[in-house]
Amino acid sequence: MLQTIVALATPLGRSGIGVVRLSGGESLSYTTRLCGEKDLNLEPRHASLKSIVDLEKGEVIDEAIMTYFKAPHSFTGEDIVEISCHGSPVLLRLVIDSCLKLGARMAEPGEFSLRALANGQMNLAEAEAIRDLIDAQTAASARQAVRQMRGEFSNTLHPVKDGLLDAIVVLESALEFVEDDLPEVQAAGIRQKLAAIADDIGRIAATFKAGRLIRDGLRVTLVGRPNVGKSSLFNAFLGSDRAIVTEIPGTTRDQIHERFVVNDIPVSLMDTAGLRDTEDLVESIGVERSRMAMADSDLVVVLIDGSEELTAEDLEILNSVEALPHIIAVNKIDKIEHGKLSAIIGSVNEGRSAEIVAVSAKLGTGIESLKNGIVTRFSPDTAAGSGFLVTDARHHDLLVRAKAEIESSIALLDQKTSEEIVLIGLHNALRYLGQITGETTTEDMLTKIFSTFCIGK
Ligand SMILES: Nc1nc2c(ncn2[C@@H]2O[C@H](COP(=O)(O)OP(=O)(O)OP(=O)(O)O)[C@@H](O)[C@H]2O)c(=O)[nH]1
Ligand SMILES: [Mg+2]
Repeated sequence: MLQTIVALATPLGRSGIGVVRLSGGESLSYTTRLCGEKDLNLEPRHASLKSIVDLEKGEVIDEAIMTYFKAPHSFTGEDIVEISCHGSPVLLRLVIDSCLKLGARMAEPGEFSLRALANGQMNLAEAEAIRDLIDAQTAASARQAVRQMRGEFSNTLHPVKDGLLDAIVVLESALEFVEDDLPEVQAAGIRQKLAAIADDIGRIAATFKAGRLIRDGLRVTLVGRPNVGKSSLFNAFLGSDRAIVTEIPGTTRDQIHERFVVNDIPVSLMDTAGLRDTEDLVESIGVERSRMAMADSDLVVVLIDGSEELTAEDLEILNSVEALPHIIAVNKIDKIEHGKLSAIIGSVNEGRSAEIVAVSAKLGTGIESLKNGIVTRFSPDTAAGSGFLVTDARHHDLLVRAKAEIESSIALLDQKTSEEIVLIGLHNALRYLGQITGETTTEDMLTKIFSTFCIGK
């Protein structure tokens, strides 16, 4: 029997209630002793008010609601007791320490979910969905996670895996029973079937583009020479005075980032030090970091001061982002004389293909269209909340690998290679698909995946 584990299931800090969760064969007996009783008479799935005592002094330290989930009808499939104490960090620490003294062990991150998986309460993709739901930054991302948690991904994969298995069975039996090669007709049938499966997998994998966007969002970096208004624009995006703005060039040195959501897509926006050659040591470190941030982001917004002539520095920056996905924002249009804007945009546009948006960070003009410009180029079909989306890079990678294996098997089949060789790729593909739901996942991989979970889940 596995050791009983304990963890705080609610966030650390003062709160109305804090939940300590025990899972394992000793959960009930530890809870009973925690209350200083011989028998607690906890009825499964019923909430009961009990007193918790200090193990040494015997005095009551809190009144708490205990809920007992009897194995196998619990989240982990083991006996679980959830103790809802008052949310005092000191008290919760005391209760957890008492559980440890009684013989429980602190749970590792994701260990409750790992046990649920081991006991067949859910598959891997469903367990990962719980993590994603907890981590979701937007309602859209939470919606996708719930769908996955409820088995939608596994159900989508089911027919694909079944089809693949059918093809494998036919080829395997050809190996066993037929002396000669597979008859021509049958080979053609299998080929067609495999091609359809590869297409299906490709279609599922292709939803990752939108799925990733919904879950992880975009990293957007504001760059430009000093004083063009990057920090002002950053603040305008957020609707608060987050970054320091002054008329002195070289104000921003550290990178600052904040998140906001546009059309269900989380955007992590970074303000950077203005790019220029500088003697100032601190500023030059900032400039170096700005360059690195640019390379790391999904989109760069290059800011130009529309009220001034383009400088050599502006041109250098524009040239340096040419190979990166970028948008050009012409700022300070409130200072531009009426009728001159199009000429200015024309000069920025010369020889470039990037989208240009005119804004005034000061007045808030054009901010909405810039926000939309940032996300729409990445999201042709994300608004479609209807379809199931692959959101996890691990799943996407496995789908792509499965598809590639099937395609190479098809190529081998076309070359009339022996079934034995064709089968290798198909078995690999099946294994990759199995790794998504955890049927064919190794212990090491599980440890790695579950380490991304939070403690108490
Ligand atoms: N008129 C006008 N002034 C602006 C606008 N945006 C910024 N400014 C002014 O431009 C100056 C520089 O603004 P910042 O936002 O600090 O510029 P920055 O690009 O972050 O500068 P560094 O951090 O030094 O690189 C400040 O005096 C702002 O008030 C705008 O849209 N219109
Ligand atoms: Mg700044």
